Amino acid sequence: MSTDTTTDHYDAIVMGAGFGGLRVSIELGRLGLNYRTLEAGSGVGGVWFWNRYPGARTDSESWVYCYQFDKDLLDEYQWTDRFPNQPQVEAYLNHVADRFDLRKNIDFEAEVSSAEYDEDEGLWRITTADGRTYTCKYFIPAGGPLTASWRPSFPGLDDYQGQWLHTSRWPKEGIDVRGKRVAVIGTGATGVQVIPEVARECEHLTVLQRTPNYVIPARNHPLTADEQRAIKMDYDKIWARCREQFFAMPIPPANRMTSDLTPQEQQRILERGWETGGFRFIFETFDDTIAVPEANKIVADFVREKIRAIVHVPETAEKLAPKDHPIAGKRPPLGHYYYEAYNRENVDLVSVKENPIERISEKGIVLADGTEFEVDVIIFATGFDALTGALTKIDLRGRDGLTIKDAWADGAQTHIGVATKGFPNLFMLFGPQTPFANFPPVAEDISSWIGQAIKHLEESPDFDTMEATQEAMDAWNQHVTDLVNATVIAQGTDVHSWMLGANIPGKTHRVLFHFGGVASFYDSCQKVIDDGWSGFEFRQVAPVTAGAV
Ligand code: N01
Repeated sequence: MSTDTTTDHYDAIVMGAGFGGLRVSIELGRLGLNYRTLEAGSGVGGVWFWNRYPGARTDSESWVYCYQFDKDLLDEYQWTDRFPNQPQVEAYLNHVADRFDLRKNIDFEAEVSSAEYDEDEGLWRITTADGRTYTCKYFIPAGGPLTASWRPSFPGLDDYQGQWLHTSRWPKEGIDVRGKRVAVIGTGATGVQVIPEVARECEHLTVLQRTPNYVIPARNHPLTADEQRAIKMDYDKIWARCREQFFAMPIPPANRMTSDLTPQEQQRILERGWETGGFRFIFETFDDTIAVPEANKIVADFVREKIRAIVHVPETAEKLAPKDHPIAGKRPPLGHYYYEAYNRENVDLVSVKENPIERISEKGIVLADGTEFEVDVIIFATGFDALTGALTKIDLRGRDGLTIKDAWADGAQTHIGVATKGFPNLFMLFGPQTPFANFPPVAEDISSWIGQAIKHLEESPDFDTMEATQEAMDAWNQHVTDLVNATVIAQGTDVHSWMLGANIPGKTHRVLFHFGGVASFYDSCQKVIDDGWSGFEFRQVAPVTAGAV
């Protein structure tokens, strides 16, 4: 517990020093604001600090999983892999923190436990878990979309005699699974990455799968010097393409629909896409996969056949082949020899869909029919309380003591994903209903938007707070709902998609992402500014000056 009883006042406080937090901190510095960044970890990185499990790697290509705001940074930084692993991304963010001298404004091991708006003073009062207190005029939670780990509360875990851990809180020193019997619960993007790595090391691995995914081969490879040079020379075009592509990836449209092609042509294109790997398999093949069910089925059938071809035991292949949702109905993971892992002698796949996990025993995992798997280590790859969890896990109170949990009891509502009614001068980076996309480029645009909003407030003598209106939030909610309904993604509701909040029992389902493409999102954000900050209410409260209070 800190013994410091003074409260430091800042113009702005940023919560989180990951991709979003560092970028918005740079924006605040550019505005000349007195700001502080509070980071729960002992280093920068956000999800890339915590998610140290073996196999952790980006699913975006390295050359666009980075910042674009500084040309020199782009020129000097050398990515070595197509898909960088966790240490490489963490190293990049450390490089950024040093290069832009951001550490001087970061308090590490400062986990925000509460944030309360003081309406009389017009400021936010922030407290950390170890008792440090701060006040600020602008509060910018930048916890990221996938920060709050989620684990099903199986009874009996306290009595379990083995070791258990969640992938998103992997110890820095790692764990030794050699000679051990291990169970992995969960086969989302994380499970898919950790399973082949653990399989190689442990004595025996049991994978407990509830919903199989369409896992696309990543085809990671080291970048050659020629590739690195070409990327740097092409950067302007690459970023321009990211602004146009639906998910902020530098992938041009396929310019063809499945319906224009013969089955032979479709298969040839899919084979090529499969060899290219990554999300290019989805976006470089056809333009109708995500929107047209018939097109989706062609691609899904192709993946199911690939699974049957790779996995030697037909019964295992059938368990792995998804049949209850369309491809992209849930976020498809990229695999690094994922299906091949099931050909190992030491790996067993257990379906827990019809026969769910009931409890944890002293020795392992017990299913509803009484089957027990005795294991030495249980790895929970069970995901996150996405988007809202980073905020609802803290005691966040806006005007009139309104808690964020109450405000969002019927589902999270925002205006352009950045602001929510009842919480003045709170700007979320990455809040609910922002685009589902390659994160870093979108974080840059939102940071810039937040910077413009704060500048607007700072320059006005007539008001000093802004707050989203209910009408604007209703309209945005309708907009994001209409967008998702035009895709195959809505069908993911009954398969526990975290993109809809459906992975957490009891969480109100509401569309958590804007699925209209980043270009349309950027246009909406710009329109708010062009229309005189439409959808926001401005007020004047007591003036506040920087310095200790
Ligand atoms: O989490 P998930 P994740 N019994 O929610 C299962 C990003 N990410 O951490 O599908 C049994 O997708 C659950 O089963 P089901 C990426 O955006 C990025 O894997 O709900 N199983 C599912 O299999 C990704 O989409 C990278 O039926 C239970 C798993 O746990 C997002 O993070 C790498 C269960 C959870 O999967 C989340 O991925 C990794 C139960 N009671 C992650 N409860 C990059 O490459 C849950 N499950 C950048």
